[in-house]
Amino acid sequence: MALDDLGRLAPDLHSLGWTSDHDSWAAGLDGNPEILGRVARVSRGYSLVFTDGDAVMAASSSTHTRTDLAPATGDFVAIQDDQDDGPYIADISPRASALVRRASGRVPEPQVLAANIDLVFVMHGLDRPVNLRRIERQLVISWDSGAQPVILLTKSDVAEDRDTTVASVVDIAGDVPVIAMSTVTGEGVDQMEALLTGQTTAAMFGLSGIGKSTLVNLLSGGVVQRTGEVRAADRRGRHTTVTRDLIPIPDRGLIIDTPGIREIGLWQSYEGMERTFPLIEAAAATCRFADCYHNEEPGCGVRSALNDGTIADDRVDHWKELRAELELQEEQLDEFERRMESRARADAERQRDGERQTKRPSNRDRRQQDTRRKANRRQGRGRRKH
Ligand SMILES: Nc1nc2c(ncn2[C@@H]2O[C@H](COP(=O)(O)OP(=O)(O)OP(=O)(O)O)[C@@H](O)[C@H]2O)c(=O)[nH]1
Ligand SMILES: [Mg+2]
Ligand SMILES: [Zn+2]
Repeated sequence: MALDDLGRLAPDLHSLGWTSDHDSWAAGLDGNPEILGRVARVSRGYSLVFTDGDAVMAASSSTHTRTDLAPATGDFVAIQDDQDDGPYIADISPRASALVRRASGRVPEPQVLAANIDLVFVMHGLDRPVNLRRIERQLVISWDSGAQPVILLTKSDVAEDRDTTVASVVDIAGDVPVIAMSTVTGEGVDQMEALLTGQTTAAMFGLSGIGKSTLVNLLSGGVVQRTGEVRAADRRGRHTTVTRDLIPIPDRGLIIDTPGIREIGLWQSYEGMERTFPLIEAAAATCRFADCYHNEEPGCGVRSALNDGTIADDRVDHWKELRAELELQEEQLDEFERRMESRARADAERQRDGERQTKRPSNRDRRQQDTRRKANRRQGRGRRKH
């Protein structure tokens, strides 16, 4: 089957990033998976899956799929063919990495932007003022994904004050590479391309209109993604890309092009905060009080690092803001789980023949439950967040 308008053939499993680990996973599945592949795009109820040299639309339904996960672009999957309903995703391989943000809305829920990635391109357009706080947020999420972040500063051909801007980004980037590039002049393209080798999968992560899809087209050597103008007045993009698409780049691995993202809510960060703010985290670890607010408390490591000039004010302010956001989310999650549990309890009680249980849980019971819940959630860390 031709994969795109260029008439190129669909890649084989190996070129899709399939490894011997996935073979072992597939060998251990119940039943005999009929088709193996990688999710290239998720639509409502269906996913486009690249298979060995072909592509198939497979249903992803909660009744059929033998996992709690919903498929995300980049997932490795096993497909079964149902006599009546056609192909469906029966199993999803555990994710080696995943780029996850907090879904918008009040209920604390994760949203997977891309799965099984090696690199995250944290992208920002030099045609507008740089927002360092935004880049920090992106870095936290990228580090937490388990993949390596790389900062791409696009549209260097139209940058104002380019050197100052690039230097300010390098300043907060730590060890993360920063590449200034342009699809117009070609600056930085080789450097970026050199990061994509063989089976590498990279996810693009940035605002609308910064040239993500234009870059994909340049690397593909043809038009595979639609691109759109930005509004002249405020440089805003028009959300041209609306799905998260896995795109094979011949001989260079795969790129996941994503719709521009404005809101970047953190989702349960563990490593990400430490990797993004190493000096601040190290200073905070020396505070006399474990629950130090880093304001006027005696023996505060953060204040003393600020006084030394080892860390910067604006970064500390943002770090505090992100820490507070994560803490609030923990509380919301606790509250949410408590509510779910009490609802489940109420349902169970109602089912018992009219006989209502009157004993309410004591505060001690509740505290024990909280501790257990937190311990469970921490165990989720090692597994990578889905
Ligand atoms: N000057 C300049 N313009 C560029 C460059 N790269 C892309 N553009 C233009 O920027 C506009 C937006 O490009 P897209 O590739 O559609 O941006 P996107 O990030 O994919 O946007 P969404 O799909 O909406 O998230 C188009 O008009 C491109 O021609 C560049 O390096 N320099
Ligand atoms: Mg796009
Ligand atoms: Zn402190």
